[in-house]
Amino acid sequence: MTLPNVTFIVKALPGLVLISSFALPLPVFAHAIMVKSQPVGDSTVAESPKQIDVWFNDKVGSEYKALAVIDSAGKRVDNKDIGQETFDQSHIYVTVPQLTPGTYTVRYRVVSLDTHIVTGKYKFTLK
Ligand SMILES: [Cu+2]
Repeated sequence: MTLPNVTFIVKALPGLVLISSFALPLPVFAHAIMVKSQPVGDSTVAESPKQIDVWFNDKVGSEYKALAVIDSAGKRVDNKDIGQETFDQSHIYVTVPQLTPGTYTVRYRVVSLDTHIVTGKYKFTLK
């Protein structure tokens, strides 16, 4: 091995160690995290959405998934027809009837690949 290559490896070593120390605690299957939604969390929309979509950073279990849309009075308003996209199992959705103006809370519960249950919620407003 020539000297410049050795120098490069030595310089790169701290970075490699850093990457390794971050990588080690990660399980093979990670905890799912919500990464995107439609409507977007905390957004205000002008038209009633037909469907609420939530995406996670990894696919989630097909069983025990839940997605609910709750109005400001605490009443559940979605059609209770939760679905999961076949070719992108990180994506779950539920349809909603025509919504009246107001603020809605979307609640989700899914099982990650690491078997942990992940719950969360966000709001959107229909003006
Ligand atoms: Cu986890």
